[in-house]
Amino acid sequence: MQRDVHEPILFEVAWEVANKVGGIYTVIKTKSPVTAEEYGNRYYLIGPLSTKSADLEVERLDIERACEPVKEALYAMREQGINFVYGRWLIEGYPTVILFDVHGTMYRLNEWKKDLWEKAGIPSPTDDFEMNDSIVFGYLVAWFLGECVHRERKAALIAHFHEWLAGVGLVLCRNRGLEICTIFTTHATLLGRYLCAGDADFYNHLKYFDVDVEAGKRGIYHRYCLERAAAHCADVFTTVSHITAFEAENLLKRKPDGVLPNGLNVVKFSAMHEFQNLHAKNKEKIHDFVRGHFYGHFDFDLDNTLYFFSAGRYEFRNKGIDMYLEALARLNNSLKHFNSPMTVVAFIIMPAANNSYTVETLKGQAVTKQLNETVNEIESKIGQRMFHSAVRGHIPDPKDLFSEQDLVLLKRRIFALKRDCLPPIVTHNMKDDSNDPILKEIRRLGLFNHPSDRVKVIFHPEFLNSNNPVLPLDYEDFVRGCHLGVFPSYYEPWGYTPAECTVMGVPSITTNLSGFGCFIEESVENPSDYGLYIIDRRMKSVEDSVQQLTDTMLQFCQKTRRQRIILRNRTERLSDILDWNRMGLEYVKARELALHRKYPELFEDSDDEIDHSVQKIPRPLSTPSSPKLKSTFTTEQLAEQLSNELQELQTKV
Ligand code: U2F
Ligand code: UDP
Ligand code: G6P
Repeated sequence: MQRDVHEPILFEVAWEVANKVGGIYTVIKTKSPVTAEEYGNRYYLIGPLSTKSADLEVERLDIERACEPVKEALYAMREQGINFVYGRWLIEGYPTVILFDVHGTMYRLNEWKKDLWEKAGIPSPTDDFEMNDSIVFGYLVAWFLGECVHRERKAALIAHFHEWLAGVGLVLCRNRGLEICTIFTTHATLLGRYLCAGDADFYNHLKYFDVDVEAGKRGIYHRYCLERAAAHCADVFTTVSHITAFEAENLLKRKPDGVLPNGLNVVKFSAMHEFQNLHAKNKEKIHDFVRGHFYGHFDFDLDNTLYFFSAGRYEFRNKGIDMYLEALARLNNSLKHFNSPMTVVAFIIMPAANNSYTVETLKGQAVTKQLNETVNEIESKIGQRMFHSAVRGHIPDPKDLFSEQDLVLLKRRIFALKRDCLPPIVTHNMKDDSNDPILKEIRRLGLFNHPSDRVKVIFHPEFLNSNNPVLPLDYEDFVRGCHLGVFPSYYEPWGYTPAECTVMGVPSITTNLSGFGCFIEESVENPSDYGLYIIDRRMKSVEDSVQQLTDTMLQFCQKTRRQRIILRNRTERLSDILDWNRMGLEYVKARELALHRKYPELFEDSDDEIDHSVQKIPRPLSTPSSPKLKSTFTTEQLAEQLSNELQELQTKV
């Protein structure tokens, strides 16, 4: 049968459709506008039904509104007792979603587990609930796709599956011989994540791991089988970065056909200074928190304070928090040694088990709030006294403006700020304080927020949101208010956090072991000129990498405000290359390749791989030019760019 490959129907299948767990949610959600624009009502997202998030994020619709094959397929499944939600995800792009009720279909688990073992040889122990979910989800997806493919006779169908949790559906499509073009994208490999979190010298041994044994030792053999089967069954196999492609080739034993880097939905302000203003506004809120947190020891100058931060899921080694802390300790010594006027407040935002805020944290905010209220009261009284005196034609005596009572009140508030202990490191009561890897490392390094320390550390073991009683900022606003994001990851298939910093115009540090870091190295001629610092964790020893990280942070501390503002402008300018409008093209190529492989006779050319050719972005024109660049740009061009940057500055400073 001949199908129309020019107007195919696209199904994108992932566990994180309208269901936030980790980074894949960000991928699907931010990519939705470009894919919805390309496919219109031929685009369907398929995920599991999580009523908690579906109730908030999905507008339920009657399936009568679906296109014919989808509608009939869903009716057929409903007749067999399958429950699902059909509707639109309330995000930009407004894509159609089909969410299958996995838990309501658990009664078929054993039957399907048996089938998976018999047909694909994939085992599944009883106590792995995530695996059980993925099996039921996969069978529902394959059932649905099967119903669709038998009903739709004209258009070609493409099903794009993300990550091993969605892998069962793909394996079944192949096993049942459904006429669907399949793509599998892995956003990390299971074994890679486990091996890196341990103490393996991962990258040097990548070629030599006995994968079955390693998976078995970690109790994930069955998951590994599924991931590997999905990678091999797909018409097109892809990952999110070249570094993960190399990992997948060695651990999953199939060389990916291409790399689909993660983009973001970039929202541009019409003028540069708008995002700079946001930095200043949000920094003020962080200042408020810092005044409260350091009460009694607040002896540093906020005008000479820089905010660094690291954030993400709590993976101590994978996210490079070990390296971050070691480098902070060295930075502390260097700043002391040079008698630097700068103070660095280094945040770590990583969720860990806790029993809410400590009394000290809450008290700090309360006493500074009271002091602020008292000062406002006194200020208003002084104003009134001045007015009453002036209205009678007298120039008030400054002594009469500030009364004895005011002084007493102010003294009481100031005395309330005294405390004997040092400002705390952690804002919450940790469930396992003594064994927490971050706290243990901080104790070993002696980073105790002593007044003489030039680097202060604050560990906030919970993600941020604007309802937070002590640091009332959404994560995005917090990032905007900071000066530098530090993400020295050891294992990071992509790494959204530094990419998010970039589109917000916040300089950041990443490594050449992160997918994002490698992407930037490939696409930008001199990333550090754009406020993107890439630490070499590949060719250097751990000691040298830590030193490079320390030096990078130290150099950042030596920048003037003017230099920081210029750097932020340059960072923000890079955001275009991270936009899905550009990144989405790789997805287009992957889908074309899948169609090509399924229906080679319908294509004239014989291309059977994804073309990833890139053109590097040159250094910013206003940086001192390298000999190579001298010949590329004229003096006039350089002068023009420099004058633009200065103009941007003058509107602000
Ligand atoms: C990759 O990130 P992911 O978010 O896909 O990494 P996973 O390890 O698959 O994250 C989901 C898991 O994390 C757990 C949850 C899932 O099994 O149980 N989890 C949690 O328990 N609590 C939380 O608050 C959050 C997660 C990759 F590693 C990144 O580098 C990429 O940027 C990303 C997108 O491609 O994919
Ligand atoms: N993040 C968040 N709140 C926070 C800190 C982080 O929502 O307080 C988000 C951040 O915006 C990013 C994600 O967590 O989108 C982490 O993604 P990344 O790709 O860096 O790592 P992953 O967790 O996927 O391995
Ligand atoms: C932004 C604001 C400026 C402010 C500056 C502070 O650019 O628009 O008004 O002076 O931030 O920068 P800094 O790096 O010192 O936080």
